[in-house]
Amino acid sequence: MRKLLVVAAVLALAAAAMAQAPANRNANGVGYYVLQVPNPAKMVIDGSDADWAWFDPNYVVTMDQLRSEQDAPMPDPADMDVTFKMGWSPAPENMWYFFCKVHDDTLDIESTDVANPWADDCVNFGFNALDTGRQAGDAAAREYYQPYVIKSPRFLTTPEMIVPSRWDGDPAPWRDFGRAPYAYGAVASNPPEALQFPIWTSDTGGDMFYELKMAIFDWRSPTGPAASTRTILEAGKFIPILVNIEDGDGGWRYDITARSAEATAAAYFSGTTLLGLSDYTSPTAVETSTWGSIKDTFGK
Ligand SMILES: [Ca+2]
Ligand SMILES: [Ca+2]
Ligand SMILES: [Ca+2]
Repeated sequence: MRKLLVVAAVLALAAAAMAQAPANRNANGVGYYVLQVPNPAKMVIDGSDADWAWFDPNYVVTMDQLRSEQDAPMPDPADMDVTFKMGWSPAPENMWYFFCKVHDDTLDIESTDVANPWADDCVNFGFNALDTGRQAGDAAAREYYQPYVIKSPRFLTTPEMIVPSRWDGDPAPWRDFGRAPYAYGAVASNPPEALQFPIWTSDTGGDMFYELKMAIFDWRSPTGPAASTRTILEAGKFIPILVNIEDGDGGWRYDITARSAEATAAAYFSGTTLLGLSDYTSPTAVETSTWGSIKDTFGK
């Protein structure tokens, strides 16, 4: 019996050794940064980035830092051009923030099945805080990495903004993680009326905006968020994140990702590091201190 236990332990170690993140896991070769939100109370999840003026432009992720998940050629900017920014708030809010702008020749939100958003414009995103990797086919492993999709719910038969993507078995346990008070999402478009149509296009295209804030969990309990383990966000923390932006133009076109080809092959997420307020240069913090010195001058 004792010998069998030793053999089992050695096999478990071997399995753990096989499942390792690749040395380069990021499409940009270096990784991505998530900036601490200076004032979470001022953030409004509405699809407008008017409340993101504090964000250091050096950390905006652009197409040259992304790749095709299928290693296809990158789209022409007129067809699809993505920029996004990521933020985080410490306790007590303890949330991940995301704002993504997609310039697109054809805005497509035609699908009606909440379980199948993939042919449309959407963002597929997720967290694997313990960096377990994605163990395909193992339903329990989804407790560590379950991704979500955000898209406009306008034409969905079941109108939900943030839904679990590609679950194994029953999706019900994952749904509450995509709902308040654990997740808030908004989708907007330019021009605004484009979202009134299943498929909208123009000579110069349009823009889709996705804004999110969402709780991150080390482990998700099948009984729901209240019984799950929240990830405590703090400066310097490393969080593996999946960010895939899908382009449907009346049929699937592109799947643009932040992870490297090696990470895709090994089923790992790309790497992000949380930066604190003193770790980046905020344009609005500079304005605030300038205004502070002006006020000091007048006060003398
Ligand atoms: Ca906003
Ligand atoms: Ca397109
Ligand atoms: Ca599109």
